[in-house]
Amino acid sequence: MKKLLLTGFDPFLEFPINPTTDIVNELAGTQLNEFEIIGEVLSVDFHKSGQQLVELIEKHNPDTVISLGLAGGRNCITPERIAINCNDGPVDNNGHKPSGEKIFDHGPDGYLSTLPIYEMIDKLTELGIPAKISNTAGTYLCNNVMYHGLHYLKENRLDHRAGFIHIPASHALAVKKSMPSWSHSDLLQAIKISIKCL
Ligand code: PCA
Repeated sequence: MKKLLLTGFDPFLEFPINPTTDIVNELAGTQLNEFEIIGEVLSVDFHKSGQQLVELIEKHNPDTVISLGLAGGRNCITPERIAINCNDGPVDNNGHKPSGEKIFDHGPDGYLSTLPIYEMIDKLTELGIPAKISNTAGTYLCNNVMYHGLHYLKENRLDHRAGFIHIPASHALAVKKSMPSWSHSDLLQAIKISIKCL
């Protein structure tokens, strides 16, 4: 059976709940299509999160890596197209606030997702689930983790597919902090459908 490493993140900044945590915990240990799902939740820390992802890839040797992050304020599922070589604020969960530094001094400016992002959008929208490709994962931890994963795979000449999907807030989060939101079951369904496109 193939392995899928699925990661989420801890809560951060003004978001007391991160809906990616529940999705990852619910899917961890389950099987979907030909994939056994390994679920892990990453810190929101510029000094740690990227290395956590790399260590998980080394430990599990997954065929595919999908990282999930909350994009508070977005109203649909957004597979990311590209990660850029830049760390910028706001402050992380350990008080660190970068100002435009490179993630890797000699790394390329960007890495494109190797997930089937067009197939994901087509399938999700065909099933009536709002989704579109995002052309920016920002410069915070989601971008950082996506860049770390793709950089590691490239440097080690590994052809595993990897990339990132940002999701909107859950209702549980939106009742604490008003913003566009989806039910947990719709978010979960969207991620299962995205995985089925692999
Ligand atoms: N979203 C943040 C980091 C953690 C998360 O879930 C981001 O978009 O960078």
